[in-house]
Amino acid sequence: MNVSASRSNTFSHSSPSFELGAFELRRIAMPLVSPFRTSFGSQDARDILLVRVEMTDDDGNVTEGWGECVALSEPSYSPEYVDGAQHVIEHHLIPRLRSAGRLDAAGVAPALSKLHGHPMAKAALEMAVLDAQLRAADISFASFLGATRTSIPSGVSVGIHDTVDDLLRTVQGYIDDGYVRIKLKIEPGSDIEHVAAVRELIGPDTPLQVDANTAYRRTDGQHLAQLDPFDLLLIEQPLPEEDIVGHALLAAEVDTPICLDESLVSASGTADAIELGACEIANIKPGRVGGYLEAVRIHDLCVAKNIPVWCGGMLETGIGRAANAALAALPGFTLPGDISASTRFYAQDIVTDPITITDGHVTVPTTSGLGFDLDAAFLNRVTTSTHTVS
Ligand code: NPQ
Ligand code: MG
Repeated sequence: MNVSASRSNTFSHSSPSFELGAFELRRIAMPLVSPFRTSFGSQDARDILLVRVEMTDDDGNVTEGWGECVALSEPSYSPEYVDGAQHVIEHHLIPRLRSAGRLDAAGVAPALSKLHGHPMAKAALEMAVLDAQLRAADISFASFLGATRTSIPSGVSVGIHDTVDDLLRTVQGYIDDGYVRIKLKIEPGSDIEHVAAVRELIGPDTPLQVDANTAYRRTDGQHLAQLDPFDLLLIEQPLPEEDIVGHALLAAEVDTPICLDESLVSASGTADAIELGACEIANIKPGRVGGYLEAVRIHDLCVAKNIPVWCGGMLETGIGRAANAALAALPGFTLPGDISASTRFYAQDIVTDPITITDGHVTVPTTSGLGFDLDAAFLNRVTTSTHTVS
């Protein structure tokens, strides 16, 4: 499959460049409809950093663009956290971007490459620049990235529940909503029995997978092999993010395919993990890998290596959710992603057209840029601070 043939732009040779204006760093507080528990803790709200940029093109036209930073409030999923992301954006990343002069989205990562780490912070800036650039050119994000579908199957991520009865009630609700794939968060003590009960509830034909968020150890191979009879699509990130060899050992010991999430932070690291046999399936999250452009590179690499990919989620608002839907419409995304309806997590979204599911699918936005409009009144109501960096 020639996956880049349909792309309207190769990322490295885009011609128009822009002058960066002011950046607005806006923090919003979004309560979750129910607490979301994973092996690293339980959350009942999301503290999200949004980035707004104004850019001026060669003809003097000014366009705004928005980015969403997926860092959590604590460094519990990855080393980044939202206060740290805001700090590094203001004091290190934006100054580098400014000294790079005129640029577009393809120029963002190169301008920041001397600064180590902070992929979620970098991704938010690249996303804002990309949104402005595409709005200026009236190109949709989906067509820019090379999407080949107009809708994508929608999966749902289900938090850890204290009791199997509660879990079954929650899962049945999502089945009723139409989700085509269920992902259960697991940890030692809430795994085999929970998966067995859910498989029994949903029957053999509904795709099911699990996510451990690093909760197991290399010695848990025989324990995790007890999941094999339940015909799971994959086991996501069973071991600590640094333990690539451990995942390869586990892949040899367990029949269910091993999928990496936290471990994958770049295209080159993904190539290494695949080479070692540690990554039989890849969860691609644009924020975790430094942006949508690197996410597409990982997609292309996985297609070349015959590794199925799917798009993960970080409890994004409609901004990030719309962008993820566009990415997940690329041809290599052969498994349903964690791109659920906005209402899975939020009673109200900051976009005017929240993400919804119809017959288990999310429609890929086709309007210009990332393809959303903001509900300014609601956005202002949930805003906890704004800071302009000029
Ligand atoms: C994952 N996301 O795939 C992540 C983890 C994650 C949808 O399962 C607040 C609390 C925000 C927990 C963002 C999904 C979170 C969170 C992401 C967990 O590993
Ligand atoms: Mg995960």
